[in-house]
Amino acid sequence: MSAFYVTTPIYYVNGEPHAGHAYTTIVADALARYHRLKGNDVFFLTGVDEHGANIHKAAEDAGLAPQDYCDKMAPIFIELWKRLNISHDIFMRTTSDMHKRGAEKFLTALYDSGDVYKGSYEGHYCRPCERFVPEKELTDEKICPIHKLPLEWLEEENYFFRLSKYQDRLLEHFHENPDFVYPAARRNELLSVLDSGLEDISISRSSVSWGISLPFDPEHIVYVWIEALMNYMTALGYEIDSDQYHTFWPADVHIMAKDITRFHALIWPAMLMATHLPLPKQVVAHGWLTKDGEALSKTRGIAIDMDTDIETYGLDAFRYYLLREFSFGNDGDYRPARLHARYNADLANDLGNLLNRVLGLVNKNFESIPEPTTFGEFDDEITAMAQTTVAKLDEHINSFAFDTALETVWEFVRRINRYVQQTQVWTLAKLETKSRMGTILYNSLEALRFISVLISPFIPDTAEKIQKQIGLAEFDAVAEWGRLPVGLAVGRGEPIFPRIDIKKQKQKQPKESTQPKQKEANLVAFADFQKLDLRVARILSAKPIEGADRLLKLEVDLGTEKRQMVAGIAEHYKPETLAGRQVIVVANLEPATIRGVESHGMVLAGSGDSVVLATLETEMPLGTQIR
Ligand code: ME8
Repeated sequence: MSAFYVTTPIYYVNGEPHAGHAYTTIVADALARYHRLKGNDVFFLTGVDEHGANIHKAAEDAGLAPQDYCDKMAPIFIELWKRLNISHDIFMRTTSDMHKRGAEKFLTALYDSGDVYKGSYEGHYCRPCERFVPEKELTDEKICPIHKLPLEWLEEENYFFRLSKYQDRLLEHFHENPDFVYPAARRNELLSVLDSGLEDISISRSSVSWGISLPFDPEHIVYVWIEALMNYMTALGYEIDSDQYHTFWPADVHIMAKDITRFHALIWPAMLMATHLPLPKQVVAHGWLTKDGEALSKTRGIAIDMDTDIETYGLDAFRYYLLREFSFGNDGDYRPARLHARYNADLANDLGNLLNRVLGLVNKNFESIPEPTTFGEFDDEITAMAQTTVAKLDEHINSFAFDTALETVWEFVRRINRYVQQTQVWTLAKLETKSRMGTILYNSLEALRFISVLISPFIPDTAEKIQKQIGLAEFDAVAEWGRLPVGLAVGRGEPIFPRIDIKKQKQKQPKESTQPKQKEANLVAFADFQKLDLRVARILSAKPIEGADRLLKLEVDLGTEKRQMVAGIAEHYKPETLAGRQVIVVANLEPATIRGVESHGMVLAGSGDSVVLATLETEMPLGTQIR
């Protein structure tokens, strides 16, 4: 048994949690549950970030003292995690005594390292980020690159951390540990930050009063980001040097979205280097969850109505959709129509119907789970596939490919459906074939038990429901073939994913998704068309690819991120004419390596005798969806 420590960011309490927070926390939950299933000793942290000027302001706006405001907000997060079946081991609050004392101990160690000095600071400050925006990120308009809000000019006496001193050691760490930051796009981003040079950072604020005082100069409050990062250690009892701290630190994986990797993969490790403490093993970032292609925004009213979807489809369908539909490192657009489609196809049809069908046949033909005695065609293939599914699942989870992990399990689900079909098991009730029928049904039920184990980290309630219906009194979490006892009285086969009321659905679904599917060849169902994520993008640069006369390597800006794409347009466009052009791209095409060059998406073009890039009649904001 090995220790496994996984964390989410601690979320700011100046707003209520939304689907973006839910996504990160569900991902971390699936990972924590998966490691528990493997028998590891897991510690799973989530929590809230309660200090700083923004929280202070939110408390003032709400007419409450900061602590009272935090005491009101924290339970809203706790309540949501309960509703989403999150299995955290600690809900961390930065206003807790344990955190305060731990943070003071860490700050003292940081000060003693000699890498903290006093200086004055002036610069353009973003309040929502609570940071000075470095010169190189500044635009002429002086707006925050993240929040798009005007920056304030601020002058302060601050304490600084000598981050610049750790540049070389960080670079070395990145090179020696290629998986330290995952996925590669984020790693490369940070490597280029490192290449361009790190500046020392201010770690205190004298203009802020809601926070933890610096133990070496109580006039100053520690910068909220520096304080927040320490929570990952203070939560374990760093302050008292506890056994728990020694068991779980360093963390195995810090999970977050791509907005805060710099803090986690540059500043946090440098702080740990200064204090001679071990670094987290991995910093892993997923993309943005968007709504109609746009960033979620309270002020602009762009939100995902997860409550309605959970109410309509159930929690597990929501969890399944998030984990199955989105490719982990990339942005993903939340679409209720896709949740509906996944519910019907994967959950109700593939899995739910299989369980019902098999239980129905057992109930009709046997008193209880029959003994497998007569082996035949396909049996060995099924048992072998069960084991390979376990191995493949492990591989995918270890690379955070939750979508492929679930697809792997569903390949097995569909194989069992085929097994039932191929063996025509319902025709074997005659005396001479009944023992074969019993064996096939036993195998199908054992496969369902096996599947329930594999899906339990992702959709735990469903996993339990399946085992209950099979007749198991207690959840059997072992993925070894043949553990299903003979003689259990199986359930009657209540549908685990009942049909969703169509009338109710019609009000909620866009009309198209309830249209009957086109059967003719060459026609594509609307739902399939919707799978394509077509977006407006801008070419930033274009370069030839050595040894590939027809190809160009493009750097493309999708508004929320930059991507590299390979396009077969070199014979028709000179590279130097392409920068600045708006194009239409397929954003969710599986990444591919073309002539040794990675391509993350595809640029669309009319392709006949000549090749002409597809564009819109007039320019539109980058990232706009094409439908
Ligand atoms: O940054 N899509 O807190 P925060 C996906 N307190 N994930 C999203 C998202 C979206 N649209 N919106 C938010 C902070 N998230 C600091 C962290 S940690 C020491 C301190 C998730 O409330 C995602 O995990 O702004 C992102 O990194 C995090 O919420 C930011 O949460």
